[in-house]
Amino acid sequence: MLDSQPQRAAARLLSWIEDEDPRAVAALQATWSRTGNGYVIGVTGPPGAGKSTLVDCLAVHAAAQGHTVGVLAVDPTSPFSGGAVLGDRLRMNGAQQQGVFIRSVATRGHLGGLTATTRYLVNALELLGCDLVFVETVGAGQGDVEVVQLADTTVVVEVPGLGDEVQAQKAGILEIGDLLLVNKSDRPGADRLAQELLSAVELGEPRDWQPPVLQVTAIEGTGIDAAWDAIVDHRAHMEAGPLADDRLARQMHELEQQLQQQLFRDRMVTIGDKALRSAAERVLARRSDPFSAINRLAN
Ligand SMILES: Nc1nc2c(ncn2[C@@H]2O[C@H](COP(=O)(O)OP(=O)(O)O)[C@@H](O)[C@H]2O)c(=O)[nH]1
Ligand SMILES: [Mg+2]
Repeated sequence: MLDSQPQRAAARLLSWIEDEDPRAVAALQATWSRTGNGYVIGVTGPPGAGKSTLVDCLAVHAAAQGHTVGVLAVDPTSPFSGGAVLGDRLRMNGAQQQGVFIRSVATRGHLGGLTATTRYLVNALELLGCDLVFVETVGAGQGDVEVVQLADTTVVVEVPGLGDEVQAQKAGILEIGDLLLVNKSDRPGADRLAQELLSAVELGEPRDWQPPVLQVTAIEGTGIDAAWDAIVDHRAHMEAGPLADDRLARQMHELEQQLQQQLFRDRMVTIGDKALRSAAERVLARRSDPFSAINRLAN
């Protein structure tokens, strides 16, 4: 059990990161050496697939196995805190009662994008004592890529009844999913969807990890044991080899993204609004083409 002072400091850090308070940076710098001990499980899939319900089950299950669990619910499609946040909180009742730490991420990501902000929230949860952090994101193209950026294990949740959309998403799903879960298996079409996903996995390039396809019914808690076991298996696979390289590649990518943002911001300050405006006027008046204008501004 952590004593209460570091716990209070970590809770304050969570709020600073969420509020984009500049004090977050110094606090992260001061605590950096004590972070990095958490294993991150990304859970992605279409809105309404039952991700929150499922994460709730998995978090309670993991807590019962002795893990200290954090949950971050990221929803880039909902800029308003109220509704989505409250919805997630209500649906995650089970986990909250078991002492699982749950936060909804409702920020624009000024610390270097949504991915970076979420990463730092993971670090703050680690300071709270979490050794396992679930990150729930809406799988909407870009979001899929972002969750992989954070996750050591990525769970993709699908549901029957979405028709062609799933077909279209399949290639992407298979690329990012370490575990494919067909939720709402109480509904018709779940068996068929699971079969389709399985054949798609089997038809794909052979890999050192073939993502298992499992059926679950989160609302009833059915299939959660098997889903958890599959996560544990994938973690063991990662820790036996690929995890270190994987994390290094992701850290490089993260630094590159943040560096890009910082260099861009700094450059824009140097250029200033006046130069931008006069360049736009010259381009509009055909006294300069946009390519030359950009070259002049950039150098
Ligand atoms: N029939 C059925 N409904 C479910 C199941 N899991 C979740 N739901 C419902 O689906 C809706 C969306 O769930 P939610 O967890 O918020 O989905 P999210 O948007 O992916 O996080 C809620 O009304 C849940 O009660 C399931 O296994 N079967
Ligand atoms: Mg949700």
